[in-house]
Parts: sequence; C-alpha cells; structure tokens
Amino acid sequence: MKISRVLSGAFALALCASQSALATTIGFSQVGSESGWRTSFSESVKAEAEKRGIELKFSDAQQKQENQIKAVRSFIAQGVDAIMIAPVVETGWKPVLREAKRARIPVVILDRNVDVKNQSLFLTRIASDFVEEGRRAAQWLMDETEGNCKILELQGTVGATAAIDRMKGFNEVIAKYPNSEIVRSQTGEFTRTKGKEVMEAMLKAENSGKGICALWSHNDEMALGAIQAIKEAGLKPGEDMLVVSVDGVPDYFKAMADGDANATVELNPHLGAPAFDVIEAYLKGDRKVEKLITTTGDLFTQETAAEEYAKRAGN
Ligand code: GYE
Repeated sequence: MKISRVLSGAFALALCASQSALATTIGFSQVGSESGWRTSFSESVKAEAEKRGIELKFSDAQQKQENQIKAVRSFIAQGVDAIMIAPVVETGWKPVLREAKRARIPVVILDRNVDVKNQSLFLTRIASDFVEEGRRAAQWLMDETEGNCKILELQGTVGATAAIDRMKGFNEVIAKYPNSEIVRSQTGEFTRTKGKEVMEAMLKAENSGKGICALWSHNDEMALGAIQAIKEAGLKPGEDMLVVSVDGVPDYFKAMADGDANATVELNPHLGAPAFDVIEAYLKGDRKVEKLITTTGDLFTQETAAEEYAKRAGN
C-alpha cells in the first residue's frame, strides 16, 4: 500500500477519534444541590467531562422530578449522544425513558434508582449499595452501645432509593437487638435546614431527648442541622446523644473531630468517570455492560476524623 494512502488512512482515523471525542455531547439531569455530597458529585462530573473534552449539558432540577423529565425531553430534542439521570425518586420514569429509547439515545442512571421493569430502558446504573450503608451504620451503633439504644431517625427524601434502602439495611440489623429500637422517624429531605427543623420537633416530642441514645441520619447534611438542634436542647451531641450518618462530607468530618458526631459511612461522589467510560465504550460499539456498577465507601469515626478532614477540607 502506498505510504501516502497509509498516512491518509491513519490521519482519517485520528481525525475521527479526535472528532468523536470532541463531538460527544451528554445531557446530565441532576437532582439539585440539596447537600454537600450532591454538590461534590456535580462538580466531579463537570471536571471529568472537561478533562475528556465532552460537551456536558447540565440541568439542576431543584429536587423536582418534573424539571428532570423536562430536561431529559430537551436533551432528546437536541439529539445528544447520551443522557445521564440522577433520579430524585424511583417512580415516574418509564414514559421519558421510552422516548429516549425510541430516539436511540443511551441512558445511564446515576446514584438513586428508577423503578422500571423493562431493564432495557437504560444502559446501566452506577451507585453505592445503600442497603449495606444502612447495615454498617446500624452495626457500628449496636457495637458502640452493646445493643441497647433508643434511636431517632432522620429519613432522606420520601421515595428516594437512598432513603428506602438505608432504612432497610439499618432496620435489618437492629431487628437482631431486642433492647434497641427507632422510637421516632421523619423525613428531613436530605437538607440541613429541614434536618434541624425536624430534629427540634422530635426532641420536643421526646422529652427534650432525655433517654434518647442516638440519632441515625440518612445523610450528613441533615445530621449537621440536627446537631444544632441537639445543642439548643441543652444536650451534647456525640456524647449525650450519639450521631451516626452517611456521606462523609468535609463538614461532617469536622463535626466528628470536634466531638459533635461519631461515625459516617462515606459515599463516593466520583460517578462521572465510570459513567463516561460506559458511554464512550457504548458509542464505540461495545454492548457488553453490567446492569449495575457498584461503588464502595468506608465507615469513619472520631478516631481518624481530624486527619481525614485535613485531607478533604481543601477539596
Ligand atoms: O446521601 C444525600 C443526597 O442519593 C445517596 O442524596 C444520595 C443522597 C445523599 O441528597 O446527601
């Protein structure tokens, strides 16, 4: 083969590769910015897209599913190469996922799940095992209190996989301890403000928290709000009332280092890279992908909180 033809072939391949990398446009429908973890997740996805030369169309739904569905329809109308959805709740997704499928646009679900029987409506889901997070939080608390603990629970957003599954895992473990129970449980919608407000009401209803051994919060943001409420009720969070949570955001590591909180199960916010890996492979023709790609996180306690905070504070 003439050298010029080889070169032109190689050039065409290189051009195609560079164009496909530059031309990849992905629509991302994000829940909102209700927590420090969610913000880290969004920032991580945007940084990864920048690094890969992917054009990211980002939509913040302010925790409203109708805004997410509108955004996905807009991505379909714009003819993006792929769509990523971090669903606020599990139900209500079938119609718009069918529209994406009809438009032959692959969809990747990030973090919380969608409740659809037809698993061909999305390429894969990338998420942590929320049930296991609940189990680990509960087991730490049972070990810490020798299985003898009356617990207040701050639930996440009603209908969100993280709330449903963390509750499931936590309850599965404490069911084994007859001297432990959740005496009051209410949603704080994963936010700091609502977490404080709901904790104030629960403390009032529970004799200002006297006799309560621990707060179990489905995320650090609500726990941080609740810590303020515990202090205003005249109790020492982390001592009079233990605090166990999930996410592992920097502010919570600070609270543990200050003695105001006791433990958290870290939730990995870096979901962009695995999502883009799957999408880029799919766009190149790879059709082999697991339906669930699981991320993992460790449980952290006061013992290492100061050094862990130092590592995270700048990020
Ligand atoms: O724990 C919380 C955010 O869906 C697992 O959503 C996620 C949760 C996370 O609001 O901080």
